[in-house]
Amino acid sequence: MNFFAKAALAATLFALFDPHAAMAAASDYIFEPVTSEVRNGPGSEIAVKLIHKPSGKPVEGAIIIRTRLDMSPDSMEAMTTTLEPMTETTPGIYKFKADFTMAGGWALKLQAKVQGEPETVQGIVVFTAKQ
Ligand SMILES: [Cu+2]
Repeated sequence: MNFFAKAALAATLFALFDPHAAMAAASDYIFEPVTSEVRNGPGSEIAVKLIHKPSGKPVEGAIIIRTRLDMSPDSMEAMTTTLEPMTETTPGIYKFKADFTMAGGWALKLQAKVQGEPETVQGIVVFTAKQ
């Protein structure tokens, strides 16, 4: 085996047996509602916290790259509405202003980039909009 073949083999073995590489995954993270009952109507504030499950710690500085807010919990997946991200004022808490158009169950679907995690973190948080 030449040097390059050995180096490639070593890199493969390292990737296979590196315990951190094996354990770190997007599934280590979970989005949870801060309060699941929210006010129905335009400009309603909703908030989610992002938790690193193995440590139980909030994850700050995540970049929310994609959101969708729809009524899939009430079998109205096609019914979507707009939402606007707000500044992260409490570390690990991500707030949005949502324009709810109907009382009931709404699912906030999120995709986020977390520092040190190559995979995209995904989550679904269900809120109930009440009159
Ligand atoms: Cu609806």
